[in-house]
Amino acid sequence: MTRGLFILFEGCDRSGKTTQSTRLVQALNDSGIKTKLLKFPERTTAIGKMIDGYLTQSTKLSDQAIHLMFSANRWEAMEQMQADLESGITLVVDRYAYSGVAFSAAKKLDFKWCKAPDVGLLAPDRVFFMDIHPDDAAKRAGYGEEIYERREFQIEVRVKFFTMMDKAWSIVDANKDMDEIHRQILFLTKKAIQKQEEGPAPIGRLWV
Ligand code: 2DT
Repeated sequence: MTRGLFILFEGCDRSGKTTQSTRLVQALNDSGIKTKLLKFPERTTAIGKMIDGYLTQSTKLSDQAIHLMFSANRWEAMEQMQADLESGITLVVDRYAYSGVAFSAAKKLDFKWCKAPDVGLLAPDRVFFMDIHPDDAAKRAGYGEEIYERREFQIEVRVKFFTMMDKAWSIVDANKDMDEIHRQILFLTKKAIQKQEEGPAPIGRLWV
């Protein structure tokens, strides 16, 4: 049995990550590929609840403290994620360490410092970057409710994402029709799963 793949969605706020990751999980499960959906921050844990308080602006934390909390929120999920992947389950993840670095670096924290706590986390096999200009994102429903949903800040975040891309990334035009985006992502994901079956590769680690 081959391991599951780690598929990641990244992007700015309101770029359609949640819609597309949910649809991908559904489509993969429908075609017999056992798949789970995960989302970071995972707001249900003790650490996640603190993060939620920060994002909804009911608690204040320093930029450094919240950064480390986002990272800890990933580390607490690592054991289960590794077990799932090894047991053949594909994981579709909505945001991860790249969001961690992009958002904190956009606040002008040192880029290398931002990456350090996430070094050694499981690395995604494929990353879909849902690309939307912050001006278009701002027109979407619900925008502006959380702490980071401000135009200038989102523009900075988008730039930071671009500095972290490598060959595992695909840039998806998030302005396109939702069904078309879904078909494109499903096609690329199935291709990656097939490649893994033909020539299994071990799970990578971040930034080593
Ligand atoms: P959602 O709107 O997707 O729930 O994200 N964020 C996220 C960080 O600043 N650091 C991180 O490590 C992660 C995973 C992005 C909530 C907000 O939290 C930001 C938007």
